[in-house]
Amino acid sequence: MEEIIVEKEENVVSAYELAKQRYDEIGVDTEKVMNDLEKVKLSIHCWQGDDIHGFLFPNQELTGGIGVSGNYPGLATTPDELSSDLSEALSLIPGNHKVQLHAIYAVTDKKKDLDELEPEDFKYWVDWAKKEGVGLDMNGTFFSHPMLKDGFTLASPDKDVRDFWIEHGKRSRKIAEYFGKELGQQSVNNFWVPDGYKDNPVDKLSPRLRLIDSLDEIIKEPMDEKNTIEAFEGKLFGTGVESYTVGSHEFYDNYALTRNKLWTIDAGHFHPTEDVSDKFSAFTPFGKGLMLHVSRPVRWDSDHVVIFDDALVRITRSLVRDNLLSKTNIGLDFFDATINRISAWVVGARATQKALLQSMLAPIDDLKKAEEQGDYTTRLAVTEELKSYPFGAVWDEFCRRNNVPVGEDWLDNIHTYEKDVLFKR
Ligand code: RNT
Ligand code: ZN
Repeated sequence: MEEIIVEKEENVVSAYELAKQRYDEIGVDTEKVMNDLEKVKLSIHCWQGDDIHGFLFPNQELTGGIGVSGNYPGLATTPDELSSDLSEALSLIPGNHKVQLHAIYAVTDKKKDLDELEPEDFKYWVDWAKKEGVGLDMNGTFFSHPMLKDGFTLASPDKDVRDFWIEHGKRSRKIAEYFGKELGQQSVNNFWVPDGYKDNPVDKLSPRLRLIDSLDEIIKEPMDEKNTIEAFEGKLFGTGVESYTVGSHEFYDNYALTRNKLWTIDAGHFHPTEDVSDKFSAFTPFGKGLMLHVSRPVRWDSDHVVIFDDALVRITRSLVRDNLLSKTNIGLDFFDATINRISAWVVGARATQKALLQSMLAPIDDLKKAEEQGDYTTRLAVTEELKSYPFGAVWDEFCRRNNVPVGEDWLDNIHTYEKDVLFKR
């Protein structure tokens, strides 16, 4: 057994040496690329681990137009289970990352509603994050709650409803600020509200004006961006709100721009023929930056596990080629309960890193030059050839150097963890 492992490691190293030479021939420095990749943090969403139940109201039905299907065994139902599953996933993903929480993941003995949460209700997660060496991002939870009335929260015509959610939004900011202070890195606080109408509205303006007022109230108190910044996530439609979404893309694009905040682009929230990667360079010359929810829509906003597909590579290529990594927070957002939930995290995160790596392994300046000179033949020919360059060998070496399993070896860890932990729950 030991011999096989040593031989495999030698194979990984020698395949890498050959790949390094191939890339060197076209002026691509694989060592530099691996260094660059190591610096890219993903923001891994905690809710893949428990099908978005959370700990505050675990028996509450999931509302707001999102849904999880499947009932694979081993669901995490306690903070210790979820954090241990996350730690297991992180041990199989190369590099150092962040984790996105939602307000419903507060850990408190007291009965607390969403408008009563305080930073100390997240101390559990801060302690865990310190131990794990990860950052924390935040999301207020504007769904799965009885105060989501007739499909509305912050844009509700009912002032009591709006006030409840405004208070929740303010509290989510305090929590994100606490994450930033405690962990010494900015915590992105993402806002997504499901507000909208199933059928054609008469008045499309008033709900949007109410949403602006509510959001302005939430962000009124200045906070140091070193600790936290807000991001706003729009959507084309949701189940139950097919005709009209208050927080549409144009709405949040303009809101983020005028308030100097981040705009969140979820890959599943657009018309299927739209290419989200086209939007990054249209926003960033004006706006502060982006948050992404990398997801895989299958025919609709289905939130399938992210895989290494064309849509993902188009996203990472745009970020890399247009030099947008420093302005972009790459979050994941998918939920699948038909497979091992930890493996879902690992597959999605590793696919995103692989796509980043393949995008980085390219003679980008030369290609830009060819394009500028009108040499579209070279552009097409080289970008096509690049697709079969040995980036997989560089990926394996990247994993080896980061002390995570190479190739599908990580599945062994998952199977052991299933046997020892998940299937005993
Ligand atoms: C819903 C949004 C939102 C949620 C999470 C759970 O369509 O994508 O980001 O998926 O907040
Ligand atoms: Zn999302």
